[in-house]
Amino acid sequence: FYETNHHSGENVEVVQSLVKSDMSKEFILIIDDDMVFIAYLKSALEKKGFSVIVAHNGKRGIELIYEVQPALVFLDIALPDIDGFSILNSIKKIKKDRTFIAVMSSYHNKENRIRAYALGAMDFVSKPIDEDILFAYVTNRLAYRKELEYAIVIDELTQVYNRKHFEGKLKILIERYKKIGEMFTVAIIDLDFFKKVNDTYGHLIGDEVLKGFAVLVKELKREQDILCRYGGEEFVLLMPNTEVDEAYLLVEKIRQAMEQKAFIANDTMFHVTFSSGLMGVNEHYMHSKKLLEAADRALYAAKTTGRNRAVC
Ligand code: GH3
Ligand code: MG
Ligand code: MG
Ligand code: MG
Repeated sequence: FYETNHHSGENVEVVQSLVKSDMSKEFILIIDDDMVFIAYLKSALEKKGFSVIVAHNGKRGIELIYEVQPALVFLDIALPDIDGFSILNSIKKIKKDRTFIAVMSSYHNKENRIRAYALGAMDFVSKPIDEDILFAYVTNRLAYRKELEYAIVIDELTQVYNRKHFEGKLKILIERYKKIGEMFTVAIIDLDFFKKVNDTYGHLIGDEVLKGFAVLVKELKREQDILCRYGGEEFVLLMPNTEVDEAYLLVEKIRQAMEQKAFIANDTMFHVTFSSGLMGVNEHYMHSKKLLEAADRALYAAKTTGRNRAVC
């Protein structure tokens, strides 16, 4: 576990490396100045295997919300510096994260409850809280958050990552390239004559083809590759740590498998192919837009030179 000290800004790196070392870990942040209550809450949560971090004042609390992006925050109202309501207010203004904030206070009067909810608190928990109720509560909220996180990044039809997730991942990969020179390749994959599939067999069958394509790629791609639905019948495959040549071989393998794959509508068997444009990151192409435009140009070349092919 990690306990913050009172000076803001300190131990930031410790927290960040802690978070990075275990990205799957979900943190619960306690922002409170009551040492006895903190000790109780912290040990109750840690006993159940949750990871807890603590801020003893509001300023540090806000910092940790941004640095650690905790899954759940227990926020006290009466704090030595900024009160809990002001914290809610400032979080609300810059709300881009999906942190669940529960106000936890012994001042559980009607006015405070209304104010907390109005400022975006997810719950108002009155102090003191029973350990078993706390456990049930945290389990419930973390499960709900997981569902939400999933829904936000996954495309419902194909169950691959969506465009929003792709854009975030691409940015991270570009940053890594700039920082440590780690190579990656992006492939835009567009199904060929897909309009015709819909026109011939209907939209539901078209949907089945999209799903079937996603399953096929998931089977053939490597663990680290990230498949996203970019929109419609267009997908992108992000291949971290991969030079263009190697990426090409993988896309080619997928292309051949797709070409072979039989789809069935009523009693008719049919095949669907795709075209792909690949681009590897390099010093002249290290912005999302430029990189995608280059991949798109390669895709266009694949389309105009006969489809069912990959072009670098
Ligand atoms: P090209 O080989 O040049 O890519 O031709 P195309 O027909 O695949 O391309 P076009 O952009 O003309 O048509 C794409 C079609 O994809 C049109 C659209 O109705 C269909 N489409 C987009 N999203 C979905 C979807 O979620 N389900 C189904 N069934 N069809 C979709
Ligand atoms: Mg207090
Ligand atoms: Mg198409
Ligand atoms: Mg298209």
